[in-house]
Order: sequence, then C-alpha cells, then structure tokens
Amino acid sequence: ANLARILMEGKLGGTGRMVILPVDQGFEHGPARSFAPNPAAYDPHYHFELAIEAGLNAYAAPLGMIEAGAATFAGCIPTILKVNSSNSLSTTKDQAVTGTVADALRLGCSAIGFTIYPGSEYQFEMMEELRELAEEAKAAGLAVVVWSYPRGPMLDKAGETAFDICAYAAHMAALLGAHIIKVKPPTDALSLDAAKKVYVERKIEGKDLAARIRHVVQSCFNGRRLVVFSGGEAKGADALLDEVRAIHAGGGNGSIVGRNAFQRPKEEALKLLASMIEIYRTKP
Ligand code: FBP
Repeated sequence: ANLARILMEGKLGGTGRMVILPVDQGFEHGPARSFAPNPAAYDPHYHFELAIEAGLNAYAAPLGMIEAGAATFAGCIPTILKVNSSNSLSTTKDQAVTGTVADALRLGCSAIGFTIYPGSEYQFEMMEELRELAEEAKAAGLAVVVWSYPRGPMLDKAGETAFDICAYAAHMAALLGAHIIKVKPPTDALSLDAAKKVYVERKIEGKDLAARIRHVVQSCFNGRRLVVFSGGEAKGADALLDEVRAIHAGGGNGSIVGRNAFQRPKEEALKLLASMIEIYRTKP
C-alpha cells in the first residue's frame, strides 16, 4: 500500500512513472554547496512545498529534514526517510546509519531510503545493514528505495557510471530486495574487463542513453522493479529534459532530481519539473 501510495501520488499518479525530490545533499555535500545557489532551500519547509506544488510522487530526505516538516505537511505528500548518510569530510566510501524504521513509522513515511556503494571496501557491511533494515521496513509495510552508487578502489570516476557497472549495481539493489532502485544515468563506457567480451558478443547496445537505460531496466528483473535515475549537478534545462526523454524512451520509471530542482529559483524549478512530468505523461 505504501508503494502504491508513491505511485498514485501527484501529477504522474497511476502512470507507473515517478518524479521524486531527494534532499540529502546538505549531508552529502554540505549546506553551502547545496543551498547557497538558492538560499530559500536552507529551509526544510521549502522542499516540502516545492515537491507538493510541483505535484511530485514523493519527497526523500534524512531524519532532521523530515522531522522539521512532518507536522506541518503531514499527509500532503509521501515521504521517504533516508536512513543512512555520508558526508564530504569522510575519507572512506561508507555511510553511517542515521535513521531507523521506527523513525520512519513515527514520521508517517511511506518508505525508507538506503545507499549502497558497490565496489567500496565497506560494500558488504552496507549490504548487511540494508538487509536488516529492509526486513524490518517490509515487516512494517514500508517500501524500500535503494540508491546504488558504485565507487571504490576498482573504479575511476568514469567507471562509476559506466554502462556495465550501472546495470550491475542496479541488479544488486534488486537482489537486495529494493522496490525502487535509484542509479545515475549510465554513460557510454564499459569498465569491467570480464563484462566487455559479453557485451560485445551479445551485442548489448549502449550507444545512446535510451538503449543503456533499457539494459539497466532489463537488469532489474526485466522491468519487474521500478528504476529511477538521478539528475546530478545542476545543468541547463534542455540537457536535463533530453536526459528525461531518453529515460522515458528506454523504459525507465522516472527521475529523482535534487540539485536541478532546488538550486533553481522556485518558479523556474516548478516550470522545469512540469516539463519533466509532461514528458513522462506522453506515450514513450
Ligand atoms: P541530485 O539529483 O542532486 O544528483 O541528487 C541525487 C543524489 O542521489 C542525492 O540523493 C545525493 O545526495 C547525491 O545524489 C549523491 O551524489 P554523490 O554521491 O555522487 O555526491
């Protein structure tokens, strides 16, 4: 029912497509880097309002952000409690558990959100933490959203978003029991030597973004799990909308876009989010 709530909410309700606002960048990147471009975004209420006014499916954030708005915005939009977090002062590729299933229930959230870093020295601990939290969340009727972000000693910057690595990371999130899988848009590169041969022999096409998205969706149980793609650093509206068209054409379930929304002035952000929703509403 909680997963259905996310899928039925907002202007994309009932289409199987989603746009979600994630605001954990204050934790991950720091407040000034995240919010100085649009100082209104220092206020947690701003993000609830933005997500509600834009008619989004859900709003995802760490404990403090959700707590600061939960009473005022109770029942207005499904929320996803991000239950682990990293920060830019860390020297390791790891995340601390910063929220619980009890917090999510107390705050009326529809889901928990959890990041794994496949490839990091701490990947197995992260997966084990997720296993425990997901079991508890599912027993309480909450959905599980997994941010699957490859990084670690085997991967350079290009490798983190390489097509084969993205599909592998998304598949692992599906195997860990995620209902919604969040990855970065895959780039036109192959990183793992072991995969390269298979991709070439089996002609797994990755020349355009829509084809790469299709393969990532296929890797998530052939579309039996929901896959959404993040927006990344703030970029021009045209570039973002082109990416959204490709996600939609490739059968992706939607976008989870933070900086490209809250770092713009509100009117501009609402216009951009409306254009994204419009794309997801058309037949792919
Ligand atoms: P953006 O749309 O701002 O990229 O948000 C997506 C997101 O997953 C955030 O939830 C998270 O804070 C951030 O990206 C992490 O990105 P990275 O780990 O690459 O710094």
